[in-house]
Amino acid sequence: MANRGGNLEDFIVNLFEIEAIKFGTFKLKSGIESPVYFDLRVIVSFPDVMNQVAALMWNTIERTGCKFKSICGVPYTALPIATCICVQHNYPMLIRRKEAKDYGTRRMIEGRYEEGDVCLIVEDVVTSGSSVHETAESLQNEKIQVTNAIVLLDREQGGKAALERKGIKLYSVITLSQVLSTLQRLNKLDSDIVDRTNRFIQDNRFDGHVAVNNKSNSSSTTKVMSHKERAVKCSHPLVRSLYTIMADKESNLCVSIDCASSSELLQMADKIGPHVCIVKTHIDMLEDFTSDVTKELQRLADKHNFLIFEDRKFGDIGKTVHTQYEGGMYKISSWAHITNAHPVPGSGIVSALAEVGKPLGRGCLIVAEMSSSGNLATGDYTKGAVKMAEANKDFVIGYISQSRLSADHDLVHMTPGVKIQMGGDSLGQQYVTPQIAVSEKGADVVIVGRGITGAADPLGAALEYKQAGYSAYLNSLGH
Ligand code: 6AU
Repeated sequence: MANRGGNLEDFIVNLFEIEAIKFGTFKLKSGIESPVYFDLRVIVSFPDVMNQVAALMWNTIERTGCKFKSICGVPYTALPIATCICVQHNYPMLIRRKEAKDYGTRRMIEGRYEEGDVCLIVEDVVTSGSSVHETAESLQNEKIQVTNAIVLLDREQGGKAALERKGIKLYSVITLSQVLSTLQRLNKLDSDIVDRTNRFIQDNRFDGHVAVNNKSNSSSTTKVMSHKERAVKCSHPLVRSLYTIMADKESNLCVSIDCASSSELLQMADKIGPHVCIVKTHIDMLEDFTSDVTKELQRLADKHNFLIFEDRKFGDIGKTVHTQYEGGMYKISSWAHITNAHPVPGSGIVSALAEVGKPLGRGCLIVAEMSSSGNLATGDYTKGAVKMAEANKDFVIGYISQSRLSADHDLVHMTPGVKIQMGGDSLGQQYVTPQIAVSEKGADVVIVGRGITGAADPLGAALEYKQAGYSAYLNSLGH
């Protein structure tokens, strides 16, 4: 083993030699196959490497000049790293629990702190930035301020930008590009592996559509899959139809017509239909529902070439949702191309809905994140939702989301809470503009309700939303 010297080059080689960095084919938690894998848990078995990590992280902390009262490591791998830094530099440490205790204090944060304290987060590896963000949220819930985080290794897949958007500046000791170039220069990796890894990073970013070319370390846009490409390459036929409609109509707009009157619903669908890819309904809002409404809606869908999405948000056990989807007064599966479901009951909900919908060619969206303030669809819940979708791609066609959750191009991300006038309503809805929804949150489809239906001129508003959403999409392609 190489002498574990103090510079970055030695450090990278050390990580490679103790197999904290591995190259090959690795299945990640998300199901994606990665050509590179970091397992920094092993460093606890190498005290000299631990020391090196703590020293390098401290150098980075000093370089940033950031001021803080305490340090908190993201559980679990960064905990010993934070401990070393705290002990060596005499800082108090905070520990974030992964789960709240079900007895005693039920606190998520252990250690002494006061409201307004500033805490620095320490992490081993950042990919999407979600773990750092979860830790920051737990601290912020205790009124502890978090504005900076230090990571040993940034995989450069969008985490830095994602955290910055949430008000956290991320500083890294090393980046994946640095690891690749160092190991290649020292003849420890051949260029095939380096190219494969660079391509993987470019194709698997978590910050929307714009990828960064890490080889040159300079910001340059790379083309991502267009609607036309997805119309051919996506595996689910309904998703291919959706992207074909989006490409033909040059629209990534879904209008949500939430009203109590059948005639209002149908008139609006007839007027706005030519400009949208999807018309979304809440059929149980209608006070005068008859099955003629859904027949007429299907006729309009054919006439104007849009899909129908019944926003039913199923959320019960399999047996119940099976009947709710197939039967009752609304017979949703017989007319809605798309519906959605909460993942909270577990994957049985998907199996039950699929039994009804799959033979009809229908598709389901998993509500993985919500737009309303204080909603509980975050963290591990969202991760579970992502997995549920990825494991059921024969029926699940994507997510209702507020961020880009999966790098899998088969899964469509639809984002509600969109209005040109940002802000919210009096009942917790929160809005962003179509531009932010597409460029920053990574939406494939923007869902707009009252921004269009509540406008004095709904047709004019629909055209404005269509233009805003579509030009943000074109920008993401680098057009
Ligand atoms: O634009 P709005 O606020 O008038 O309407 C947004 C529509 C409503 C909501 O029920 C729905 O989008 N929605 C959803 C969906 C589509 O599942 C999830 C969510 O988190 N937020 C949200 O507003 O019909």
